[in-house]
Amino acid sequence: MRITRIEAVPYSIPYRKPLRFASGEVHEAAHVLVRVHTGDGVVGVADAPPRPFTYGETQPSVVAAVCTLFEPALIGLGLLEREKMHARMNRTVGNPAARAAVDMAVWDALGRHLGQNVSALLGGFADGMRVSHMLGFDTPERMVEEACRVRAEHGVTTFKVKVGRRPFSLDVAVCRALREELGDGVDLYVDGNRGWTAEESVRALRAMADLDLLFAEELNPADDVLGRRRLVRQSPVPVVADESATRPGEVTRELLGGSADAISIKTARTGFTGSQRVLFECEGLGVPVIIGNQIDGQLGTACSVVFGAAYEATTRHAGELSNFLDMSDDLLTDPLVISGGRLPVPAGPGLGVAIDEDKLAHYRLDSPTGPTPGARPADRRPGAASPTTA
Ligand code: MUC
Ligand code: MG
Repeated sequence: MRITRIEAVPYSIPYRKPLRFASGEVHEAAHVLVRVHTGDGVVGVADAPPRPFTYGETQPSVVAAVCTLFEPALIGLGLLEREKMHARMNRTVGNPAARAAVDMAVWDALGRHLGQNVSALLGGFADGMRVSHMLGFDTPERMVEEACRVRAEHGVTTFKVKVGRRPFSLDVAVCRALREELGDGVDLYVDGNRGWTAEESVRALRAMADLDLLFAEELNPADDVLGRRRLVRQSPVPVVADESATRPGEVTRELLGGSADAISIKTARTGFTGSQRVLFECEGLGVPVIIGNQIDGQLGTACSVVFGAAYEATTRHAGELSNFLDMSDDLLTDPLVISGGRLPVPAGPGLGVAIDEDKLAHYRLDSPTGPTPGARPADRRPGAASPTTA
């Protein structure tokens, strides 16, 4: 049960359709697969999706953090020594996706070693979650068409609408069109990725007051300290902190400072161990949580549902678990299936998923014949999509 090696494999899979939002756009899943090897041959996996414009991490920086900082610090530790692992990893500031992937790969290895599903080890509350689908920027017609298609094909009835464009009437028109077309049988909430000022946010929420929104996420920058508090006071719906509350300390600051009413938990940035801390803090304070999506592929989504299904508080709202639907391919041997608006926890030990090694060989960027980490698939596959900018 001791860690002998930690691998970081950069890979890239193009999107069929890019996801666009106020802080960037994603054309390819340029992620890093992290594998934790143990002395008895058990291997745990997890995914690290770098988001340069949100957290500063890039594909090469994730590979470097895993291989030069975390691997040497963790070699020799047993899988149950997770507090020691975190004490050592916490010496390094930042690098949330790299750190989270190491943590989740350790949990996967532990579950495999024990022959238990990680969702059961974490809490075992439910066997799956309701799914919320994220709608990226487009025209009202196309966003309505996508929502109708995802509802018809997968039974999804909760939609997170990306907002934060100028003028804000663009996004108000989208939300109004969605409500008119989809009726009262769906839940809608909005996410601005810090695109508006506090004043624009207040005006936009007023213009949407009749649309029965569930939440408003990260409409303006966290550094607008007093503006955020004004927004929370004036918002008719709970204000969710996402990229402004990425670790327990920031969650405390946002909540106690009156700058947020609810918290987005993303396993891609706080892993399972850090997500537990955020969740228990929110539970203790009576604050709602949403399982968010860091534009995850299927492996990352498996981690989200493994964690989200494990607790009562995380299953109260639909989790953002459908982003992988827009990818052209993925890495799992058994693809995740959203049906009837739900995603089940993959069954089996660990995360309950396995990597298709042929697909990984095809999409990895560090093969002897391929480009160096951080190179883009467009560099080696003519016609592939353009680079990630989120
Ligand atoms: C979200 O909830 O903001 C967009 C950027 C990112 O890091 O996550 C996504 C979704
Ligand atoms: Mg968000």
